[in-house]
Amino acid sequence: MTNPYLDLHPDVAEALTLGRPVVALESTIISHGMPYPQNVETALRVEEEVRLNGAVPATIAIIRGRLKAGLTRDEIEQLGQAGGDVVKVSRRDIPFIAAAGATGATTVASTMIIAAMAGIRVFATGGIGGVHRGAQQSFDVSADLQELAQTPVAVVCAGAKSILDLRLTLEYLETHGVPVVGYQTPWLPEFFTRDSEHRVDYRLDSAEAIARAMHAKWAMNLPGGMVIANPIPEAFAMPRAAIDAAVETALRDAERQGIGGKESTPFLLARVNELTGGDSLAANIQLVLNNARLAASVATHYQALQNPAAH
Ligand code: PSU
Ligand code: MN
Repeated sequence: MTNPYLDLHPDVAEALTLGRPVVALESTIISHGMPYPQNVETALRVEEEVRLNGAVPATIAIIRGRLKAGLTRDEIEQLGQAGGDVVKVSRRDIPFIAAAGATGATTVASTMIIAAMAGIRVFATGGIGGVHRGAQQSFDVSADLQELAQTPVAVVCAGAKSILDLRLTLEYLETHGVPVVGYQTPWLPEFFTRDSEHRVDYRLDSAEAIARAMHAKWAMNLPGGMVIANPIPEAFAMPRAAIDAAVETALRDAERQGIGGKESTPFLLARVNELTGGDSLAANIQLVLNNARLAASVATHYQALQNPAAH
């Protein structure tokens, strides 16, 4: 693999060479998804959780023009401290940030792109972007969904926040051939809650079954990734009414302030965090750790299928 813009962390490079499991992690969740210093603490804990579950973490970002798969502690600290001042990088932004030698935090879409460049097939995060409520008027559809349609990475998440229209998000994914798997559930989790009124396409009950489906898809060269929806652990799930009220208020505030484009999601995330206070942040942290565990296990099983002789 020769990509003049890509730098692999030595641990990531070694794991990939040896055929060991690697889990990609995004950085917009650090800069724009959580407040400092919890964002940095969480990013480091999530990396540790991946290691404890037998895989190597590769947190992805663009640092001074270099596409990085695997960050140092200092780089994570910098992104966390800079917060909203760091550029949020999605697919369209990558070449410009690289060409300018600038630093940017990667969304689900751009993390998938850089993971795929590095040869990483599994990625853990909190929530994916999707079709926003009111998209019939605003046309606000996250580039994450198009990325899932074309880039071969499985994204383990806790579903999507209700700042989005979940029904339209599922319709969009169906149209673009992106499967949505529920881990041990027939329901699409709604981030802070374990279920929603929407069904997933496939319920699979083990990391091994998920890895087999990934292997089948890519061994037959079907393009694109998949969504692995992993419900928040019961003990950390939140009352739906509190979340719904906060989301409604956040959406109204965004409309009143004329927030749009790439600012929309970070604004809504920050507003929901503010309105629900420490409880939602604690839940958010726990669901990301839970996704890191499942992703490490999926990556381990997927790796075993790539190289059956070694197992
Ligand atoms: N949803 C969350 N937390 C997040 C994001 C979404 O619950 O941190 C971030 C992810 O990085 C995701 C991005 O890829 O927001 C989507 O932004 P947009 O809607 O502008 O595509
Ligand atoms: Mn958008």
